[in-house]
Amino acid sequence: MKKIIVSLLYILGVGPTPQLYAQNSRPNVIVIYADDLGYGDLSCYGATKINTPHLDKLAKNGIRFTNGHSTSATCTPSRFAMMTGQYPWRQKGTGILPGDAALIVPTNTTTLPKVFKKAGYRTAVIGKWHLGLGKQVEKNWNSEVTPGPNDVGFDYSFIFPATADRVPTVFMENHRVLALDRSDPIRVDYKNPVGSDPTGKDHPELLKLKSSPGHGHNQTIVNGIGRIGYMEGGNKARWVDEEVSSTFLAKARNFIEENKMQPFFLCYTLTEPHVPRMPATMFKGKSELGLRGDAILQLDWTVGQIMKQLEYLKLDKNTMIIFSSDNGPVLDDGYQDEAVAKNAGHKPAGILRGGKYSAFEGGTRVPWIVSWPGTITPKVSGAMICQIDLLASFSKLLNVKLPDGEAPDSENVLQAILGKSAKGRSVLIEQGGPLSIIKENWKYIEPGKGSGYDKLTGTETGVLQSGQLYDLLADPGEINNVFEQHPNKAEELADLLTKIRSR
Ligand code: NG6
Ligand code: CA
Repeated sequence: MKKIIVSLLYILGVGPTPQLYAQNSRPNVIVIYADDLGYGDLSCYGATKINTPHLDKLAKNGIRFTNGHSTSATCTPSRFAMMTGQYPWRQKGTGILPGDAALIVPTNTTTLPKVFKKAGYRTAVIGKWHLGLGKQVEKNWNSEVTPGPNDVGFDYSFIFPATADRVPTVFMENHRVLALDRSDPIRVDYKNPVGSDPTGKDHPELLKLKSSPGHGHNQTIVNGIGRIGYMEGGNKARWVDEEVSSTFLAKARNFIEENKMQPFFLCYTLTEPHVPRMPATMFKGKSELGLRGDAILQLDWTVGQIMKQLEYLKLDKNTMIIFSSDNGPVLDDGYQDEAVAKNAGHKPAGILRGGKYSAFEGGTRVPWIVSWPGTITPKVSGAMICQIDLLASFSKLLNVKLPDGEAPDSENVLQAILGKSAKGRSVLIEQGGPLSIIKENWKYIEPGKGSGYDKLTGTETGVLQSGQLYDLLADPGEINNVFEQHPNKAEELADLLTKIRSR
């Protein structure tokens, strides 16, 4: 009743605005989650070859974290951790998922969106999903594909299933493929070719963006780009890469508009600057860094559009924006898009070593910005926080009790997120091939298998056959392995890692 009266008064222009209506203890929350954006990719994090004014503004008026993390150096595990509050390596099958994988988030445990739901929020995920769909790999894409995002806490979902370089290249709204023509059903296969669409392997002359040799990305061609996986049918439903970002933006804006009179939680999971980098035409050639830079400009502009909308709706003071990335940066991740050739001295991981796939900090320490104008005092914070902590922290803010044993690795770091404490976690485990553990200024990387350098992507993997120890305060770039000099510290951290792992 109260809501109806407030809405009426608002429409008549005489009542409280939405921002006054909503209480400060229950802000709207928008998590804007970039894909493969590195610690050094934004001008507010030191980039000089690219200018990101909107994110810089967000950071300037909010908290810019210098020690903010994802749990993992790739997408699926980081997202799994953010959703469940559980370290992904505790559950099998949480590595990078194919586009036809089954849902890996349990439907019977507390998730981040469920925390908001319990507190009475409307929840949505809009953007890249990559946590699997349905009960099994074999599925019918032509009817409702369930379970999915709507079964793990989201009232509304508008997603693409996996990554932009994986089939099926379709949008799904509330578990159904958008614009599906029943007479042209979709089939997807990751093992064997289906249908008669040309592949990148057999028809490289049809590609507008060439695949890098050795990576794959040479199966079904969609929109002139070779993808991972085979797909047939659904021709009208297939998106073109250039419209993906603006489509997600339109859906995000709709969701915000529709829910302006009630608390909402939006998980806005962007695809930039993940491959294939094929931004809208108006961004092509806009940066000096080739298509990867152009995609970052598109991402920045998109964030600016959301900020503008919140201001226009007078929701800005009652909306918390959390901006971060699922893992660190990579230049060549499968397409010859000139990311390497045009990099021009840009350091995507900034002062950090390594990037996507790496056990070094570049893999998992990422941009992390929190904005809540009027409530949060702008600052730069060195508190160690991780996306896995959102679940416990928002449970605290919203007074939602977590059942025993759920979200076991999520810590309440609310005071750090709000900028009221300079201390976040004291211990964090990172996953980038081998596991690493950070305790205060020390980081221990466990011994790993394989090479220290991945030729395909040009990544320093951070893998060594013996343990490594770094003093992150003195040496954030992890140049000096001091394992030999501090054997006791190394042993202490190795033991702690074993203990937490077996918990
Ligand atoms: C890798 C792909 C890469 C990218 C990544 C997922 C190859 C050789 N490389 O396996 O192109 O799709 O998976 O990225 O297939 S993530 O950000 O979603 O984790
Ligand atoms: Ca990613």
